[in-house]
Amino acid sequence: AHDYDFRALQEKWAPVWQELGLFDSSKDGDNRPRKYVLDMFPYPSGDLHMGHAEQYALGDAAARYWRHQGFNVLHPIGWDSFGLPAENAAIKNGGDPRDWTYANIAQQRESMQRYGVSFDWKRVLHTSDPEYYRWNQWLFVQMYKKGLAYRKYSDVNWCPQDQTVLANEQVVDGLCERCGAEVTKKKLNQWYFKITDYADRLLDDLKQLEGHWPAKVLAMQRNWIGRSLGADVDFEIEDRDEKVTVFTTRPDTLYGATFMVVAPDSELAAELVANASEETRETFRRYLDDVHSLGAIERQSAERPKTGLFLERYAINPLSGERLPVWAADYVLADYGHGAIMAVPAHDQRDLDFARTFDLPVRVVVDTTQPITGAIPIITEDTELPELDDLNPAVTGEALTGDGRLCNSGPLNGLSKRNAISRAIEILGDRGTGRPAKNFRLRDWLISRQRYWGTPIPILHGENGEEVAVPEDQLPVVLPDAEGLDLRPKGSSPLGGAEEWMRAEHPVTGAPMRRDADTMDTFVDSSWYFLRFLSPNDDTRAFDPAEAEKWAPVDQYIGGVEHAILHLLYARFITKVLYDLGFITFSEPFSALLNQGMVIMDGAKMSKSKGNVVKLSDELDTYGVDAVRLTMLFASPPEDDVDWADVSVAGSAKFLARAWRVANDVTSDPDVDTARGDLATRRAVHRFLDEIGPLASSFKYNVIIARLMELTNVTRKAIDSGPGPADPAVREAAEAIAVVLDLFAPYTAEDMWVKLGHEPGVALVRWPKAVSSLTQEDEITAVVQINGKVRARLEVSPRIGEAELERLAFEAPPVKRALEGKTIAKVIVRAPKIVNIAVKG
Ligand code: ANZ
Repeated sequence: AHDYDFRALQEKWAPVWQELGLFDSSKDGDNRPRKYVLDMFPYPSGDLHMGHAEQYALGDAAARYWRHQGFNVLHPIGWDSFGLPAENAAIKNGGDPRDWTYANIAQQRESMQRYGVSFDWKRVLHTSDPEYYRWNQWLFVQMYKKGLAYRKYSDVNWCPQDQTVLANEQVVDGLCERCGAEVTKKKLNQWYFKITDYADRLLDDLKQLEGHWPAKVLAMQRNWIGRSLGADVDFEIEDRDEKVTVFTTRPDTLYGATFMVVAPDSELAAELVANASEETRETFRRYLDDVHSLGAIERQSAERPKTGLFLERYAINPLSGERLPVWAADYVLADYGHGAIMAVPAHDQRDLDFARTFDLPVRVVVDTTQPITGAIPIITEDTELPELDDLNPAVTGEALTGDGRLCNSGPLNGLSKRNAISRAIEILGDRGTGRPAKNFRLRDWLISRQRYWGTPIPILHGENGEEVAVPEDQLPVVLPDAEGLDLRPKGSSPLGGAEEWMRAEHPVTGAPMRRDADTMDTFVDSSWYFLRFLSPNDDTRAFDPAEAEKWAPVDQYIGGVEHAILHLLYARFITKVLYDLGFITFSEPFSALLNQGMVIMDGAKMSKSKGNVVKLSDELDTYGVDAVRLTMLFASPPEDDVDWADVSVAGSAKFLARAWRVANDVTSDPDVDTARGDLATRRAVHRFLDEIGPLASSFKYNVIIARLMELTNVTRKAIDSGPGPADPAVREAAEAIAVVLDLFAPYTAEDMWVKLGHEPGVALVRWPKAVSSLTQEDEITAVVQINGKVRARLEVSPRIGEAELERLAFEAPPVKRALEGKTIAKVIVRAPKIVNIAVKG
C-alpha cells in the first residue's frame, strides 16, 4: 500500500468521479455562485496530442480553482466537427467524412476522460450533428432577414488545390492557410455576412477587454479591423462630368499633391484609359495582366519597385486649382477607400518612391523643422523657408512623415499638422468638395464554401432568380448522405450532385425551386457554440436566453493564439448581432482570455517532417496523467512555450509519489484539532496558503507547484525528524497539499484526500484559508554601529534587503544625531543583522 501506482489511481477514481457527478453544473437547487470556464473546442483530427494536453491541463486548473472557491463551474466540451480534413480524408481513402469524424471524436473523448479533465459530460455538442447545425441555419435566416447575410457576385480568393473559396483571413502571404497553394482570384456568386456594419463597435468595444485579454490579441484585432480617419476629397477630371473622390488621412497635405493615382484593376482606370492613345491602351492591358497575378500584400510592399503608367488624363486640385496628371499604379488597391488617391510624394513614402521612379514633382508642404508648440509663425509667400536640402525628400528619398508647420499651402500655412487637417476639412466642406471620412481594412465575411462537409445554406432559388429562406419550422436542412456523391473538389459544391436533395418547393406557392448547394464556413459553427453549451439539448431554440442570463458571457476563455483574429472576431460579431436581435443582454462573448503557449521540442514546433513529435499517449503510458499534467504547468508560465526537451516528467512523477507518501504517513484522525499543531509547520502551511491565492488568480501555476514542492519537503521533515506523523500540523499540511494539488494532479490529490480519511470528492473541497496570525513573519533585531559603537536597534523582517536595511539605519533618530557634522567614510551592510558605519571628524 506504500507504492505510488498511477495506473491504479487512474482506474480507481475516474469511474467514481463519473458516479458522483462532481462536475455536473446543472443540479437542481445548486445555489453556488457561477463561473463559466471555456476551453476552445477541438477539431477531431486524430487522437489528442501534446498541444491539447497543455491546453486542457491549463483550462482544467482554472476550472478546478473556481470550484475550490465555492463556485458552480460550467466547464463544457464539444467538437468543432465540420470541415475540410474529414472531407479530404474521405476523398483520399474512400469512405464517408461522417465516419472518419465520429470515430475520431470517440477516440478523443476517451482520451479526455482518461486525462481527467473536469468537464461536464452532460453538455457535449458536435457541430456536425443536425441538432447543432440546425441552429447555424436558424442564425443564417435571422441574419438574412436583417440584411446581414447577402449574396454578391465578386472576385474571391480561390484555392486551386482545395478548389474552394477562402476568406481574406484564410490567405496568408498570398498562400492558402491550409494547404499552402498559391491563391488566385475567381469571380463567383457568394454569400457574405455583413461584419463591416459592426466594424466600429468591434473596434470600440475592445476597450472593455483591456487588461483581461492579452494586449497582443487586442492589437491584432485592432489592426485587422484597421480603422482610418481622414477625408474624402473630390477632384474634377478634365473632360469628364463626374468628379473622382479620393480617401486621404492627410488632407492637410493637399497643396503637396502633385499627381493622382488610380488602381489599374478598378473600373475607373478602365474608363479613364479608354480615351488614351492606342499605345497607352495596349500598355495598360499588359500591365493589367501582370497586376492580376499579384496579391494585395505584395502589391503594397515597400520593397517592390514601383510600376505604373500615365493615363493621359488630368485632375484638378480642388484647393489650389493645380492640374495633376492621372496615373495607374498597382500600389493603389481597387477595394480600399475609393480605389484612387491624391499622391503627396514629399510626405508619403510610397508616393515618393513612385515620383522618383517616374520623375514626378515633389513639393514639401509640412516644414518638419518647425516646432509645433508656441506661437504660430507667420509664413507668407515671401517668407524665406529654411534650406531643407538635407531633408528634401526628392534628394534624400525619405518622405517627411513627421509633424511640423504647414508651408506652401495658402490658407493652411503656419498651422500644425493636426490643426491643418481640421482646417482643410472645413475649407473643403465649405466649398462642397470634401468631407470627413472613415475607412476600414475589414471586409465582409465570405461564408459560402463549395464543399460537402458543412452546414447547408438554408436558401431556395427559383428559376427566375427568386430567392427565399427555408422557413424556420422546416429546419434543419439535413446534409444528404455522402454515398454516391463525388466529393472531389471541382469548383462547385458536391451537394449539387444530390439531384433528389436539390429539388425543393417554394414554401408558399409550391413552385419548384432548387436548394443552395453551398455550405457554410466552419467559423460560423464556432461563432456561437459557447451559447449552445448553455442548453445543448434544447430542440426548440438555439439556446435558452434565461440560461444565457445565468451563465454568460464566458468568464474565462482559454485557447491558442492562432485564433487571435478570426475566431474571436467572428464570435464577437455574432454576439453583437444576437444582442441587437434581443436574444442576449451582453455584447462581448469572452470576458477574459488566456492564450497558452505551445509545446515544442528542442526549440522547434513538433512536426512529422522534423521527426520531433512526442506522442502524448506514450508519455501518459510511461508517467501517468498527473505527471504529464503537472509537467505542462510546472515548466513555465502558461503563456510561454514549453520545451519538452527541457522538462523532467520523471521528476514530476517522483514529486507526486513524495506528496502521496506524506498523506500515507499521517497518523492523526481527520477531526484532530489542528490549532494544537507544531507552530513552525503550521506557519509554513499558512504562508503557503497566503501566497498561492493571488498566484492562482493570475495563472502563475508554475510558482504554485514550486511552493507545493517546498511544502511537501517541509512536511516530510516534520514527519521524519520533527514533531512526527501524529502531529496535527502534519495533517493540516498534508490536507493543504492534497486540496491544492487537485488543480494539477487530480488522481493523486483524490487518493491523498481519501487516504487522509475523507470521502472522495476533493475537487469540491474549499481551499483552506490562511490564518493571518500564522502568516506574519517573525521579526529579528538588527544593530546599527557607528565606529564600532551600537547606536540603534531595529526590528526588521529576516528577509529584508541590504538597501532597505541601510535606509532604515540612516533614518533612525539616534543614528542621525550621531552623524551630525561627521563625514561618512564607509558603510558596510550585512542584512538582516548589522549595519556598520565608519565616520571621520
Ligand atoms: C494623401 C496622403 C499624404 C496620404 C500623406 C498619406 C500620407 P490608411 O492609414 O491605411 O487608411 N490610400 C488611400 N486609398 C488607397 C488605396 N485604395 N490603395 C492604396 N493606398 C491608398 O492609409 C490611408 C492613406 O493611404 C491615404 O492617405 C492615401 O494616401 C492612401 F502624407 O492620401 B494618403
